Amino acid sequence: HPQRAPTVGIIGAPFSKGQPRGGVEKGPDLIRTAGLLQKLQEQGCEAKDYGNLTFDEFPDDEPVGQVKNVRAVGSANQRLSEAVKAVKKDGHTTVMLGGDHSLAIGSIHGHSAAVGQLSVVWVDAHADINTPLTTTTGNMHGQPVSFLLHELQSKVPALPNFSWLKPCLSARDLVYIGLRDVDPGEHYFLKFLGVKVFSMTEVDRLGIGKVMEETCDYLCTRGNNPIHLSYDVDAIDPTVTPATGTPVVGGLTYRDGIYITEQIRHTGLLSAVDMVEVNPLRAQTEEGVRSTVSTAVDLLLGCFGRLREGNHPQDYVPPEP
Ligand code: 6HN
Ligand code: MN
Ligand code: MN
Repeated sequence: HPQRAPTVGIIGAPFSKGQPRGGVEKGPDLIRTAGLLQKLQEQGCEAKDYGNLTFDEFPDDEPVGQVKNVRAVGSANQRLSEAVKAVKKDGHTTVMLGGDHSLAIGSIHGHSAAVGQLSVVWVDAHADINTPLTTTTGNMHGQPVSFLLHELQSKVPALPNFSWLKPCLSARDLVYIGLRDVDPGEHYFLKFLGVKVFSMTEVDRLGIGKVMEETCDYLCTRGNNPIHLSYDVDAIDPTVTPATGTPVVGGLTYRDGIYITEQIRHTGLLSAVDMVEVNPLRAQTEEGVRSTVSTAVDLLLGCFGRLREGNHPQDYVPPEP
């Protein structure tokens, strides 16, 4: 039974301070230039572009312990949280175009502030669950999940510009897909908290069909909460999406990646999407940039009803001779 097309609210977050590599702030405009809005509308999806957020500069953003750009990341996420909350209150399914993955803090927090208890599906090569104390890089894009989880609050120190943030996610409402580069502290937390993880090993063992069946069954037992899909393009194999800051060999195929979006869409519960870590300065070739951006667009189209079997409008009438 075809679902009524959801309305999409797009928020650009051209922010890169959660990691050290310039270029990821170009993600939102690249994805727009590749035609996201028009393509969503062509597939019968009402889409509204809320434009790009602007972020305050913090010239004296000294590291706090290991962690870099704490004040900038805290402030940007507070702004993003308010924006996502407002667009959700407007009745849209939000699409947050990053930017680096530290932005999931504000996106998930704002989503939860608007709709309450969420399920989060985190598609990524990485678990992004380091705390400010387990991180070995000091990059906050490797840490957003630890800030959001109730269960890790005793492990996360108070940081400047983070006092607005209250944890809003339970470990049992989180599913990972695509992991293949997990740090020791992260692996400890995943096991200790009993998080549902489909690493690339499970994708190899079960195939993506069974992985998504189990994911959707699991989310169903958790109470059919609104779904937040946080999609890091580095989940897909770097042969397909090389334009990203922390590529890892052995990733999801393009087809695996699209299948995830089709199945999440099919639940009827998709309420917010992040598409993050597109960095045009990280690919060796122009073709690498094109492939990465067009994959990001295709993943978003899959989230909003594009099916590989084909689609037609509900009121379609075939022409008569
Ligand atoms: N991402 N685990 C590494 C770190 O720096 O903590 C890599 C994080 C990558 C983050 O891709 O969103
Ligand atoms: Mn990530
Ligand atoms: Mn990643």
